[in-house]
Amino acid sequence: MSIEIPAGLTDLLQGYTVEVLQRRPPDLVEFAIQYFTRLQDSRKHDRHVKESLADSTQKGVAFDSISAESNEDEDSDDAYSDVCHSHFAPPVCAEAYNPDDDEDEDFEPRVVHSKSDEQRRRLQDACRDILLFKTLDQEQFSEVLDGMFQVLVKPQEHIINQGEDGDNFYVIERGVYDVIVLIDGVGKCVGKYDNKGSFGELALMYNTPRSATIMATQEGALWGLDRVTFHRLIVKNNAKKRKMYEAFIECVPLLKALELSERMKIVDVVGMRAFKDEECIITQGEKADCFYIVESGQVKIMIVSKTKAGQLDNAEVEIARCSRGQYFGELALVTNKPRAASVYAVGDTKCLVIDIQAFERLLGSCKEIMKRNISQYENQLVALFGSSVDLKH
Ligand code: 1OR
Ligand code: 1OR
Repeated sequence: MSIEIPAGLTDLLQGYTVEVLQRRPPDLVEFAIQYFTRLQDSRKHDRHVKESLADSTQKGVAFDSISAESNEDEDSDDAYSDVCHSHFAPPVCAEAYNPDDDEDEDFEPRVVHSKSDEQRRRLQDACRDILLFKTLDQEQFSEVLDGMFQVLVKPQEHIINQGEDGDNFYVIERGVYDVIVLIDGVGKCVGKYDNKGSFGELALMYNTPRSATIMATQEGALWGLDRVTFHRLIVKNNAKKRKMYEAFIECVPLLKALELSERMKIVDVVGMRAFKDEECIITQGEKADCFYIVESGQVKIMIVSKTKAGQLDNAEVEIARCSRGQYFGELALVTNKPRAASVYAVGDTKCLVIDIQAFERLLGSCKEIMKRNISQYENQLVALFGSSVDLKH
């Protein structure tokens, strides 16, 4: 006798099982009722959104906030209970991504979450250094800002749970967030976001389950961007970015150790920053949060030496230059120490920038090469300054 399994049953039960394993609720039946009720609500909500979208397209109006979000009460408790932006919504369905199939997205109405001037200013500040936004043009960037909505979080709140499907991408306005990854079944904190940065892009870019849990360690504020808008503006732009940077990335000696697919993942998350002649890119002694590869122009590395007595000799000495294809800013990330030198642009210069989390995630296999080069720095140091100079912190 053959038993036919109804379509959708496996996914349904799998979704529930994953939730149970992650949350370990004391009462499975009670949890099941809550889980499936939320699933049903979410379906109703999706239908409602589709109808609203169809409606607004017909009327030709901008689609304003799926939820009943308001500007005035941004700091009130209501923001916590905004069901549309709940982090615990049941999994959304994961469709495979092919940018060429996406023409329909271009015709979807823009999602606009209205904001007060003050909110918009804070949002712009938070987004200024977000690498994923660096290659957007002005209009795309302003669409991203329009599409973002405020999410307030409490201490210990999980914004993202490892293993779940992705709903939103988040930019940090304030707060400290732990990155927790399950290693041999035990959650380990492998990184931290400290009042800046962004997270939640991977599940949306690659249609994969969330690769880590993100937990707020204190009260904080985030800006969310829903999956559809993220796709339309960021993922589509990645296809363009790949075309632009593929050839360059292929000729960076450091990255030769990586597989092609790994190099493409770097392209997806890099940002491009332009610097004017003499502009300071890195300041010696500061905390490090990113890594650079020169795309055009040149940079000079300058160091303020420290004598054995620990006194600073304030004059900066040029110790090296990097040009196209060469990297800098790895030392502090590898050693977990402040920046060992300052770096300035020589003429107009463009650099690819990779943030510390992506560096850890994607450049693991290049670290050995970097470490080998770092030991060469020490030899050069002795040759340059003599053995009586200690430049290590
Ligand atoms: P996501 O959509 O997968 C979790 O949801 C997010 O955590 C992820 O996107 C990244 O934005 C962020 N490995 C994987 N994801 C990370 C990591 C990370 N760090 C931040 N995220 N690693 C930590 C590197 C410091 C590597 C762990 C082995
Ligand atoms: P960072 O993260 O410390 C400054 O930020 C960057 O300058 C550093 O990473 C390196 O990429 C680079 N020789 C060549 N490059 C150096 C050196 C160096 N120090 C820092 N950078 N040194 C040898 C001098 C002859 C000094 C070693 C401490």
